[in-house]
Amino acid sequence: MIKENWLKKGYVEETVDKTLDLKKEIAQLCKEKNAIILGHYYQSDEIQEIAHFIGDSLALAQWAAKTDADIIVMCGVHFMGETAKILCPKKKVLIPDLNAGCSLADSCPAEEFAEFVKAHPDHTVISYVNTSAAVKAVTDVVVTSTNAKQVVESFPKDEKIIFGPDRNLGNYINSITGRDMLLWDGACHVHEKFSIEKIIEIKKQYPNAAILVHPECKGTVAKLADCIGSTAGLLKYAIASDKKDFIVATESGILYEMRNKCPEKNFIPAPPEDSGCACNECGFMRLNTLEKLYLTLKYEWPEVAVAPEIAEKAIKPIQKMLEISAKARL
Ligand code: CIZ
Ligand code: SF4
Repeated sequence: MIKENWLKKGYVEETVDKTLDLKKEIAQLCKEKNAIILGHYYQSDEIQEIAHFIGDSLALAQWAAKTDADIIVMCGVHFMGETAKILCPKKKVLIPDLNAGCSLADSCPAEEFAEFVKAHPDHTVISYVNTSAAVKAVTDVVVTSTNAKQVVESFPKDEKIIFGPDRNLGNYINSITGRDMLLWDGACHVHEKFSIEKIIEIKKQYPNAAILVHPECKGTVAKLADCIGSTAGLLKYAIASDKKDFIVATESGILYEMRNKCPEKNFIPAPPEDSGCACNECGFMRLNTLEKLYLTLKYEWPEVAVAPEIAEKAIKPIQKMLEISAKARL
């Protein structure tokens, strides 16, 4: 009964017994089942609070590759669950909401990308981790925003490269490496929405603020940045900086860890265009809730599955990324 309705909006939250101390129940279930919760920086504060490990997708993949837990609960989006499953085919990989997709991954349908790759047989294929397992299966090396520069630079200067699916990240990497990679025309609906005008307005209120921008944002927003980087990179910059105020142009979930690590500093979420809200949240990431996480652990469902013939191909570019990152100590 619960499983049939699980993915219906609000059902689980209304069904779970309100008198339960969910955080305690979740911790107990993890202990009983030898389960680990991996949480992405874009999850809600309450999920980040109880996850055993929080990080960006590179760190989550590195963690999944080395854990001895029997069950991995991926509190993130579907491609992150797939990456964990590909790295740990014998483990049970669960995700609290199977509908937690990604508009960037969706902007790169596997069949179309395979055609694009086929049309450029002399090119090496580098894909951002925000892709389906089927796209990774036709990829030579996977990257995240933390290691994209290092991975691209691990190839000779004259290497012909296809980079997909994020055009903004691709343009940014081209600009800092002097490459001319052929780009897939994809984007993330959250990161493309930040408003230059509103960031400039906030900067007037906080003239000494540093502007932190994720490379999935448009180049026009990136031009305003004091630091362009992945969530892990922006966090590192904020910790090391002697500034007090930071305007943050990425999914606002990262503010949880920024405030945790730097309680004395002031983090302001950059607002999106045409919206009354003061922050920018990824609706897919936020589909995971404490209630769903509790039931996921209880029923060991929904499970992430990757077809073995896809996983067999997709593991190679993921492992290559992990090897290059280990050498660069990322
Ligand atoms: O790689 C990730 O985890 C994402 C989606 C963003 C970032 O820059 O960390
Ligand atoms: Fe995908 Fe954008 Fe959400 Fe990240 S913020 S998971 S790139 S839709």
